[in-house]
Amino acid sequence: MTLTTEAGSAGTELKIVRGACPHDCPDTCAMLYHVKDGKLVDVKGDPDHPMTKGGLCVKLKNFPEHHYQSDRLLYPMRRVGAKGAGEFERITWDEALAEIKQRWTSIIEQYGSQAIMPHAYLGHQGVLNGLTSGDAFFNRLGASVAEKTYCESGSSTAWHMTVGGTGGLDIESMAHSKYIIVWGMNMTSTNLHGWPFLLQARKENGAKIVVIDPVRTRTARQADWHIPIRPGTDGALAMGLIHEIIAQGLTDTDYVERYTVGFDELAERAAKYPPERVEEITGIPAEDIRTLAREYATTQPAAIRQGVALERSRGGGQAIRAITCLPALVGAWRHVGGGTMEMPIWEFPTRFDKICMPEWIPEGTRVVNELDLGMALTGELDLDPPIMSLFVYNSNPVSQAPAQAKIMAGLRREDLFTVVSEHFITDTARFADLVLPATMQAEQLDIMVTWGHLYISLNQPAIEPPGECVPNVELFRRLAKTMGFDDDYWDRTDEQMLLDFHDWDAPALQGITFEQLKETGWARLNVGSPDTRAPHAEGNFPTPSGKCEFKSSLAENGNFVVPVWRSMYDGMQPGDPVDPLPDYVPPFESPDSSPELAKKYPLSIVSPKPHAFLNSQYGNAEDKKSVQGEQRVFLHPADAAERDVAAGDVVRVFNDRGGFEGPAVLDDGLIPGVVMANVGHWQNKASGSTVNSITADRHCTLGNAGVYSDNLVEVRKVASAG
Ligand SMILES: Nc1nc2c(c(=O)[nH]1)N[C@H]1C(S)=C(S)[C@@H](COP(=O)(O)OP(=O)(O)OC[C@H]3O[C@@H](n4cnc5c(=O)[nH]c(N)nc54)[C@H](O)[C@@H]3O)O[C@H]1N2
Ligand SMILES: Nc1nc2c(c(=O)[nH]1)N[C@H]1C(S)=C(S)[C@@H](COP(=O)(O)OP(=O)(O)OC[C@H]3O[C@@H](n4cnc5c(=O)[nH]c(N)nc54)[C@H](O)[C@@H]3O)O[C@H]1N2
Ligand code: SF4
Ligand SMILES: [Mo]
Repeated sequence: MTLTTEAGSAGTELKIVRGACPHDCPDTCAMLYHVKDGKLVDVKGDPDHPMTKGGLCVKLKNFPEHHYQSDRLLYPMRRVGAKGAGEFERITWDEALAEIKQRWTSIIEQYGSQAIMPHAYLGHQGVLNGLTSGDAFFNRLGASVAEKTYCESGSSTAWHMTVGGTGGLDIESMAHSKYIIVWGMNMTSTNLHGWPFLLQARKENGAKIVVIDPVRTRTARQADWHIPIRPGTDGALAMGLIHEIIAQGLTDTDYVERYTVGFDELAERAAKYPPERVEEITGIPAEDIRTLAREYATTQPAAIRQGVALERSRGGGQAIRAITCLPALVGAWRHVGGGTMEMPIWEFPTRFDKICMPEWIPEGTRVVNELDLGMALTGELDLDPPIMSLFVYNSNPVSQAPAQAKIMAGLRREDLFTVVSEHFITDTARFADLVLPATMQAEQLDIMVTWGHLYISLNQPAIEPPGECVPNVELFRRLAKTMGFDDDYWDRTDEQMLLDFHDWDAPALQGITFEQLKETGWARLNVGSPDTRAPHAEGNFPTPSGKCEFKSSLAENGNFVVPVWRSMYDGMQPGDPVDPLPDYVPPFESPDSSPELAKKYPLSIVSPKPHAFLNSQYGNAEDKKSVQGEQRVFLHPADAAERDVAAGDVVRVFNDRGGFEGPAVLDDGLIPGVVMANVGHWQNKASGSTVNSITADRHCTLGNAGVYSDNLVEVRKVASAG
């Protein structure tokens, strides 16, 4: 476990232990923990890792202090004040577990086990402690199955429908690209370690970097061409590009004939989107659309880096379908550095069936989507039985899920028994009846999957957990014992579970062993070198037809959710068949698609990721707050002037669902009519609400993703600057 030791200054030994970043971030950096006298004194990026290259990001600066932060939860606690007040007293683990057993037993007797609902997302990204770490326990308990579609589910459904479960383009191969479209992604904040490969392509191949984003972000400012687009209209732009590529005779007909299905139907559909019509929808000049189509098709290898933001509106999944068709249309997949990247997680041979134990789900168990939490708790969903207990881990729904006011109203229900496993008393944990303390990354063992590159990494514990913190995997072992489950599942060590949870015989893991990972910390999957890898040069798409499906054969299954987000639950009710062809599906809310609503709420809002926080994590750390600043509201100067708002004035952003406040920043890098406010800030006592107070609890038409970029609001001045 210990990499090297050397004499420390006072004669004590400096121990260096290999780890990996725990966060929901495509970079999954390899880390070196520096430990002295049992204390974590520094954490550095591994200089040898081809992505990390020795550097971490602003969020992980002072990572040791995160572990020692004074407000960290160290012991189980029971609520003593009103729900939401955040007042707790220390109790023992035995008391906490006994209370859970007593409350759950009586809920199960009265309502049945489906009245209990887990709520989890990617607070931790490990195989043992991440997204699915509680699934086996809750499946065994017979709880409602939670559908976890906070992120990537719309993208992944669209991706599987079009190109199948392929890893797609490797970010490192983009060093070979000559034309790169960064579509709905703010890479220099959210995929920092991917960005240098684009810069390398620019330097060495003269690659042009194009950014498509409603906001002139820090990434857009560094691009060669920023194309501002109205939120939620990317589907129209992609259909317009398909139209132009075909109209200008720029398709790679040989590739299309050999390796795709549905070209004629796609061409017919795209004929509805001439550039002039697309200009009206997207706000992008028709001439720019023609230029983009020509440059993209004729400058090979051409790459597209798709951001998750693309899925955050009603038609987001369909937009991603259309975008994912582009590389096959122009034959970009033929080349190293050509194609498109959604997330390469599908290359990892993780045994989600062994982790989640879907066979333990009692037949007929219902599925409740986590983004419907407010509706589920307040009765709007009309669930029978109602949700009587919520168990939250790895997530902070009050901050990150839509319809914040509804969720808070639900969490205030006196008859709801809420348990939250956490590092801190977050905006969600404030409502808990019981809070349970969780370990942080330097204190636990795990294998990290990643959705941004092709390296597997092992995180090894470097220090002892403080107080009575436990890893999620141990939490669910304790709960299983408490509930009387005696399956072998709960008797294994962490290491044995990691061995069981991977297919070590899979081609991707050939030549890689667990023992070796203990030494090296990480290894590149056995998928070829980024300098030669061109996975679809000759088709080989893992779709039912083996081809890139412009016309999807999976569409007749309806709106499916890729199993990782749904506890591998196959018995889902098949939805209505969905459109087999990509198309532009207008937003639920926009001046164009809902003109009546726009009279009251004329502005579209986007709420992207904070630079210095990881979703809401670090939103309570003073050093990160000083980088990120307080919650601000970015307005175009013309929109501000219309509302008599000057820079620094405190404004309220609102719609019928709720509202939040912050000082205005005037920014001519926004499209007029678009407001921007970063997600992730914690509630302050004055406002009692944050960005997701205005977000609708509706879903994207594919993958049940959320619609964070599909909301109309109005802005009003509440106080003058100074
Ligand atoms: N610093 C930092 N890094 C992070 C995270 C974090 O919280 N902080 N979170 C991680 C997670 S969980 C994720 S999913 C990724 C997400 O990372 P990204 O994919 O970059 O997603 P966002 O930051 O939500 O949005 C990216 C950009 O999309 C734009 N955008 C919003 N709506 C639309 C639209 O409809 N069309 C287009 N074309 N653009 C739109 C926004 O203005 C924003 O600049 O980042 C990860 N990395
Ligand atoms: N408006 C708006 N809303 C969004 C988005 C957006 O762009 N705009 N993005 C969406 C996206 S892409 C995502 S991924 C989601 C993210 O939503 P969440 O996953 O809920 O985001 P986090 O704020 O990271 O919350 C994770 C919580 O888990 C806790 N945690 C971390 N590690 C552990 C652990 O090991 N054990 C336990 N028990 N707890 C742990 C952290 O302290 C933190 O409070 O938000 C979504 N919401
Ligand atoms: S948050 Fe992302 S960029 Fe920062 S250290 Fe972790 S993996 Fe690397
Ligand atoms: Mo995400």
